[in-house]
Amino acid sequence: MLLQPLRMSDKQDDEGDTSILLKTRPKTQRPPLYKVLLLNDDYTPMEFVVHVLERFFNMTHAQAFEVMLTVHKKGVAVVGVFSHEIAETKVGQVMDFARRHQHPLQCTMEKEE
Ligand code: TYC
Repeated sequence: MLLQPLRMSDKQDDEGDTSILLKTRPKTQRPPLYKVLLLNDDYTPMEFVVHVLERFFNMTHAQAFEVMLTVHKKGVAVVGVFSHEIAETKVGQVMDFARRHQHPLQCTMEKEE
């Protein structure tokens, strides 16, 4: 098991804190996070992209419009950061919704470093 140092400064009573390592405790490993990316294309209507961002990424209309314009101008934007499972679900929802409406909109995920 990975151990991480417990410093005096982590304790409530830091009287006489010299920040010398005194004890160990199990290291808390954070799960990796994944960026969900939306890609630009020449055919998906702007209003459709705005709707996707409102519907699946809980953005306000104003936020969604701004992010859509960023993708339109720059080619790609991060639209959210999630656990692996949630990111995969979001990508699936967007890809499925786009396919059902016959738009070529692409959504992908990548590990956040
Ligand atoms: N470029 C598209 C158009 O001009 C709009 C668009 C924006 C498409 C963002 C995809 O992820 C996208 N209709």
